[in-house]
Amino acid sequence: MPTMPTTPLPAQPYPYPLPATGLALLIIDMQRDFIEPGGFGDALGNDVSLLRAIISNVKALQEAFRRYNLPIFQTVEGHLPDLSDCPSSKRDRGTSALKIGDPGPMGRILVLGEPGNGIIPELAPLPGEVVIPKPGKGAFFATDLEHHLIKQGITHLVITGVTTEVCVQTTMREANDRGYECLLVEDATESYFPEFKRATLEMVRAQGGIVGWTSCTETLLQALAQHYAAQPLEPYL
Ligand code: C5J
Repeated sequence: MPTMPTTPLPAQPYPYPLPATGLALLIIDMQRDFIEPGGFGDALGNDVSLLRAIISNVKALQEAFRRYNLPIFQTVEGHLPDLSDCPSSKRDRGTSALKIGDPGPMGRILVLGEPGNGIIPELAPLPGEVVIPKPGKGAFFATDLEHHLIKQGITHLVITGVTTEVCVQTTMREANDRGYECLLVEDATESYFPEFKRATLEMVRAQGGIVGWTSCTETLLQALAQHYAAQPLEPYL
């Protein structure tokens, strides 16, 4: 089988093979439910303001992928209004007063279509960009993400979003098991728990990159500018 041309991108634990084609950006769960007060993350007792630190880097990557006409996929974690896709083990877990499906300040907690379930305005998708609703932590479980990736010939995933040790890590492991070459962007993923983020970065790149690679936003932006040709942006009407 012919090997795809790649360029070595500075990364840990060793350079990431940046491909000439087949690269996509995956933005995990940058939704109000996790990032703004009054959502699911807040209901679980987390300091949601911590997650805002990565917005500008995720935005820079989103704009770069648009500029080079590379596919972008976003996910949102959420459930159908009748909660038929939410196992009771998920709804009942924990001691918080507000549970999945309960009315909160931004509508029903973690329910698709509610104001709190929307992607934060800074990272709003453009028409035509794919947003994958997902009922689980991993973006491959009970979704059509893999169908989209296969259809578009994607082999390499740049992974960003929240939270590093939950939905981001679960998705990266699912993707890795399916054969995708995954690059986690260290300063474009965040956790409510800095020590969990640190441990996750170490885990994914341990043992020769057992789950994949990690690198930084600026490194990736420079490499994209060097190796991809800027495309005129489609006017979206
Ligand atoms: C969580 C997520 N933390 N997007 N979801 O429940 O990581």
